[in-house]
Amino acid sequence: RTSKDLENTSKFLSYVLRHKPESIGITLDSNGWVGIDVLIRQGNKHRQQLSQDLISQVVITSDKKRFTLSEDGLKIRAAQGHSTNQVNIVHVEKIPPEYLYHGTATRFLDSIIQQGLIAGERHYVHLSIDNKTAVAVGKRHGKPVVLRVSALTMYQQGIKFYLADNGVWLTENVPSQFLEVI
Ligand code: HQG
Repeated sequence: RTSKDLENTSKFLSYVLRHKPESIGITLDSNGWVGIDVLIRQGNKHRQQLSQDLISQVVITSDKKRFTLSEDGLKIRAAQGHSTNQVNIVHVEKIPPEYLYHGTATRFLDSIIQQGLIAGERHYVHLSIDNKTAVAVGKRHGKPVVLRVSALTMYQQGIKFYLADNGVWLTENVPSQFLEVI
C-alpha cells in the first residue's frame, strides 16, 4: 500500500465523515459516529476498496489525527472540520491559553478585519496552538499570514472555546477586536 493510497482514502473519509455522508448512503449520529462495518459496505458500493485494516492504517498515519475511533473500535468519526448538519458534536469545553493562532491567506485579510473570523461552511472557526501550525494551515489558501487571537480575553468575556479530539481549538467566531496580525 502506497502513501498515495492512504492519502486517497483519507480524503474520501474526510469527504463522507465531514461533509457528504449521504453521498454513499450512510447516516452519522449527532456526535459524528458511524459504524466501520457500514462505512466499509457502503464505501465499497461506491468504488472504494475499504477494509478494516486500510481504515486503521489511515487513522494511525494521519498527520493531523483527523479521525477518531470509538473506545470499542467499532465506530469512527472525523475529529473536527464538519459542515454536514447531520452532526452536532458536543466538543469538550475548555479554558483556552492566552493566545491562539489562525493561519489564513493575505487575500482574506481585509474581509477578516471587517467581519472578524467566521466559520463559513464549517461549524466552527479553527484555531491552532502555535504559530508554526497556523502558517501551515494558511499556506493551503495562498500566501500565508497569521492572526493572533486573544483567546483568554474572549473567554473571560463569555465566549466558549472547545478542544477537538485532535488538539484543534474551535470557537464560533472571532470578532476583529480580538485579532492582531503578527
Ligand atoms: C477564511 C485543515 C474572509 C479563513 C486545517 C480560512 C484546519 C475568512 C478560510 C482545518 C473570514 C476557510 C480548517 C472572513 C475566515 N472573510 N475569509 N470574514 N473568516 N476566513 O479550510 O481554518 O487538512 O474552512 O481564514 O488543518 O483554513 O482539512 O478553514 O482561510 O484545521 O484536516 O476562510 O482544515 O485540516 O477555510 O482550516 P477552511 P481553515 P484538514
